[in-house]
Amino acid sequence: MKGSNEALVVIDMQNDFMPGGTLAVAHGDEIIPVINRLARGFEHVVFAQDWHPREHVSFAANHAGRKPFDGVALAYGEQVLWPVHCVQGTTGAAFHEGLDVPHARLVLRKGYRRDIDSYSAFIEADRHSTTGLAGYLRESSVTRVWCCGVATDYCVAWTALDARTAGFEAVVVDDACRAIDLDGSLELAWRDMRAAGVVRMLADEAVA
Ligand code: VGL
Ligand code: ZN
Repeated sequence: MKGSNEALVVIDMQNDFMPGGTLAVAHGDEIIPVINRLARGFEHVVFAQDWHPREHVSFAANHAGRKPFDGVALAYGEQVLWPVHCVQGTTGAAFHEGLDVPHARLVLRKGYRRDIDSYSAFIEADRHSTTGLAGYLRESSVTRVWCCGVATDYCVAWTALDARTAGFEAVVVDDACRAIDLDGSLELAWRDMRAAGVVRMLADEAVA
């Protein structure tokens, strides 16, 4: 059992990212049993939840003439435009009903500011606004952050990278993740994560 210095962060396991959802990650539902089993090996589990207002800046529908997966330059930098997803209070934003992690301690919402996206569960896309997660984990004596969920190349990668920047050890449990993989984004994400000292592990290695 992973004790008080370890936290498992389960990222964005919400209906809109699952098959049939508006921003479906291929095979995203296959990792549900893997995550359920993994989470039983952790005393401390946190859920991240993508949680956007309907007018959110990351939605292509809110930019005249733009389509989903186009890039656009925003005040804080380049932003991929997404289909409308994870709108606050909708069924699409709810966690998949197959998740079975009753002992999870915190649900950390992100992406709720209209003008800023947030892939990372630590710091939003302006690279400035924080969610409070680093402080919460430090106060909880956590030193190592284990990441799983979707999407490997966006929210999981940014969360793992920011965990390293905030001074935590970081592990990505790769078979408990699925990727969007847009224009080589998965390979790029792993290059960045390796360079930052993020460890790649499989669920069987993580919890025996
Ligand atoms: C995500 C794109 C937009 C993710 C969230 O969970 O990886 N990707 N919002
Ligand atoms: Zn989002």
